[in-house]
Amino acid sequence: MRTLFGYFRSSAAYRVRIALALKGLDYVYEAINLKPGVTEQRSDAYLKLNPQGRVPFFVDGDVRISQSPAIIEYLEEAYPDVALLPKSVADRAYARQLANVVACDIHPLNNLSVLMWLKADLGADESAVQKWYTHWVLEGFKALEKTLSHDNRTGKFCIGDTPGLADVYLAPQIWNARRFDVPLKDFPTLLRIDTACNDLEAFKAAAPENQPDTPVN
Ligand SMILES: N[C@@H](CCC(=O)N[C@@H](CS)C(=O)NCC(=O)O)C(=O)O
Repeated sequence: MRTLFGYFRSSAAYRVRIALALKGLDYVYEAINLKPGVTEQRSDAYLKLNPQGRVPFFVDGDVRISQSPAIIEYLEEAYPDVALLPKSVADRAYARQLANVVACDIHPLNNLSVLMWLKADLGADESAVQKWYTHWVLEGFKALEKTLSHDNRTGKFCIGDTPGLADVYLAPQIWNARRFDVPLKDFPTLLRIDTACNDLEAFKAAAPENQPDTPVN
């Protein structure tokens, strides 16, 4: 049995939901409420499972994994029938390069605990936090836009006409950027790819607005 511990608007959990959906793998969804004031990620029961106190966390039989990139690479190796990575070694590296702009350079600076720490420990106000968030998204998106708009591997999706690893990372980051009102007009290639992704059932099923823990209003 497969279980994904996630939160509807965690973009790291969103990535894993997309990967699972693209591969057609079913799973039980266990919601961990990250909302400030609730913070189920810090409950004893959850910390026993994942000492880092973050989502996503994935269970597949005896296999237990945290960190969305590790989970997604596991899925790719354990369930290769629908591949997220391209065939050639060079293209696989390129897919990871695109994904890591989000996974390593945008998301770690902008996740919930970083934003909370800026406020609570460094005394940043809402507008400073907004400025911080926007800055790091724009930096990463500028690089992705430049790369994708010039690379001849770019197709309907980040690489060719089949959704893959880079799209799994890009679409949740765009969703998150919209949530924080980051201006996206300078990223036409990213927006075009995002639209193509969101037309697919797998991306729709994984979207934050369609999860069991999505608030009703
Ligand atoms: N690098 C980790 C990041 C996971 C992460 O930061 N998750 C956030 C939600 S997107 C979280 O659980 N935050 C809870 C907290 O910081 O207390 C991954 O990709 O899985």
